[in-house]
Amino acid sequence: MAGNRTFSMIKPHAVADNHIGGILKLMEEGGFRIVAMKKTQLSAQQAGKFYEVHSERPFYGELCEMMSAGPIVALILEKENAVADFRKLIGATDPAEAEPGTIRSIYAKSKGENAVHGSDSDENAAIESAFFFSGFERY
Ligand code: DAT
Ligand code: MG
Repeated sequence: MAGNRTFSMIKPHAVADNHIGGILKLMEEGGFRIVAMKKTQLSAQQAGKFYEVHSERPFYGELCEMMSAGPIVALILEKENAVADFRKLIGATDPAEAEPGTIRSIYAKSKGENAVHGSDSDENAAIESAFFFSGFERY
């Protein structure tokens, strides 16, 4: 059975460009309830840990640098079928392929600076949520 929570991050370029409010609005209008939220900044080492599964990919160094370049907003979001529905709301990794109206189609600048992260499975949603939030920070 699909779980009802997913993890998201608003990436540094979108935070720097004052798009936190616009992106949260699309999340809420998309039917997601904010369970947990914090603004923080990752070190390059923490970004490397978060994206460890991509460590063999050619863009890994660039990805860790970009994700630690400024503050991010970390979120746990709740909705039925959260992981799949949120991936639909954010759109494809490459904004050129993202469906119109999706968060990435509106706010992404490139494949790397693509505005938001969204978990790709219930298991990763749980792992990624625990990376940022304790049990006492989820309401
Ligand atoms: P997604 O974020 O859609 O799950 P992913 O898991 O394949 O995509 O990759 C993680 C992040 O790595 C992605 O959001 C941005 C970056 N990335 C992926 N492919 C890239 C590429 N070809 N060039 C630069 N950055 C890339
Ligand atoms: Mg991914």
